[in-house]
Amino acid sequence: MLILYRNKISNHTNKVEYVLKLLGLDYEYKKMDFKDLKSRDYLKLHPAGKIPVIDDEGFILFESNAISKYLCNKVESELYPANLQERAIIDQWIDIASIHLDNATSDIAFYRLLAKSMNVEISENAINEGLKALDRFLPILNSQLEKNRYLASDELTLADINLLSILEYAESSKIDLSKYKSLKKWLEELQNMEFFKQIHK
Ligand SMILES: N[C@@H](CCC(=O)N[C@@H](CS)C(=O)NCC(=O)O)C(=O)O
Repeated sequence: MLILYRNKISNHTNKVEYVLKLLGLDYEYKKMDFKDLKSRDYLKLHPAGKIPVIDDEGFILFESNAISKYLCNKVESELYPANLQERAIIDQWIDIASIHLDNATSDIAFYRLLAKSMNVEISENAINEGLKALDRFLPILNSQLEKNRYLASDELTLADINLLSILEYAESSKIDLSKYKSLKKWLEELQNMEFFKQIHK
């Protein structure tokens, strides 16, 4: 049985769980406390001591996008189709969001929601840099969603699941999405889907 190393507050772990649910794959999970991520045993699974990791019958894999693609390829899912150009477009939207937005939303969520309780000094600079990245890249995603129902095409793909997880803490960390009307509509649609509700019940 596939094992997912996870913690429910991790949006990157949730991304993998969304994919597992959408694919209908069975899995078990091991709950990881953040303090245990740097233990000698866990570092053998993930050299940087992060979640998620999967153990698929002895095949160990980390990085949520690599895991998501592996799972889709394993069952030949249309969430990540084999067609060269369709796949390239999905990768394009995964990369722009993961490279330019993931750290931004993670930093804003960390400093606005968690840092205080962890006695970490709040970095207004990191928050402002994050907000600047959002101002630059969210309009691009919003205008793509004005044209298409979903990010890469008119079908739901891994590009959508990736962005959904990147925006997971947007509302609670007071990121204002109100000016991105198409993005907000798309977000609400995904949050109403069964796979999302199953993970957040
Ligand atoms: N790029 C990685 C990010 C993973 C990540 O940063 N996970 C966070 C939880 S959401 C974590 O493990 N943080 C603990 C740490 O960095 O020490 C992925 O997509 O899997």
